[in-house]
Amino acid sequence: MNRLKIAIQKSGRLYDDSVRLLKDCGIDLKNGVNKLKAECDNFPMEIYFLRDDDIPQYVEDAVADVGIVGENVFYEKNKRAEIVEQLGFGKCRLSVAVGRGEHYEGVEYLNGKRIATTYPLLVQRFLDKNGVRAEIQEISGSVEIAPGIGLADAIVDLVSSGSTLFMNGLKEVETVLKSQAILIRNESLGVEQQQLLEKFLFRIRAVKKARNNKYVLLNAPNDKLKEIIALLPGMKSPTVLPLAEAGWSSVHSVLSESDFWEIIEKLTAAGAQGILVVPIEKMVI
Ligand code: PRT
Ligand code: ZN
Repeated sequence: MNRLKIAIQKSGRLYDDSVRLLKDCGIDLKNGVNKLKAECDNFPMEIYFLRDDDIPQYVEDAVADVGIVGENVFYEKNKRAEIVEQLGFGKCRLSVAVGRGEHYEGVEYLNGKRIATTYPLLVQRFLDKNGVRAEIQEISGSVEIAPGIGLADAIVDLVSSGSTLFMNGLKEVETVLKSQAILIRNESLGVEQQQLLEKFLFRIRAVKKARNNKYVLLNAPNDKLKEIIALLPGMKSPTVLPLAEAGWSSVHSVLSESDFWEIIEKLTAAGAQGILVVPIEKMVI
């Protein structure tokens, strides 16, 4: 039987979320002893565990049909593969940072400076776009210590909370790229692989939608029902059921994570009571 071959990170920041995504898609992987490769019982998929840096190449070469990798790695490696979907985890940004005491007023600051990074291609593009000439020092790790040991005047590195920069006396001054994990595919998949990918993607989208939404149940006095229903976005007709207590109804609806708290506040102000918020496991629309 044909199987969709997927490459995911072997260990590291994307591993847990990648495996969780597969599990949430109903794909149970049997972990091999040496964890180079795993198969699944309930979906025609084969999983390869690799270093993230190698994933774009494996997908270009069709060793894997698809892969999960950070946008930062994908763009830096510059391999031939197509982005299929943003996956909503592994969020970070590739940023320029300089010493906290530096007087930084704009990219011109970087003219003639030495910039340490593990992302030479993305940095060069950023410099070119901004008309800046600087020297790129490619190093393979611990970029954040480069200014402190006199190896560079600035760095370009990944940042999420910013605490690594802070602890090394640096400040973030420019964003080169915003990044998250993406699903990439080989550019010329066969018909069967394409069909398997569609099936997988259908599940990924249902999982993503569910993660971005909450199911909300609340009690509303009937005289406030109209006002409360109007606050529930995107739902043409939420479920409204009469409560045993006369004059009250139960309203069920779905709220998106992004404007969730704001709407909950408005619902409370409008007279909603007993608000229950429940996670959604899958959402197929
Ligand atoms: O072994 P392998 O090559 O597979 O892994 P790796 O060591 O190259 O990568 P890994 O596991 O560190 O990261 C994998 C991917 O996770 C990256 O390519 C990004 O797409 C994504 N990601 C998300 C991050 C971060 N957030 C992040 N914070 N990758 C690295 N970091 C670093 C950051 O540079 C800093 O040094 O984590 C440190 C902590 O960050 P702060 O800002 O929270 O202090
Ligand atoms: Zn790596």
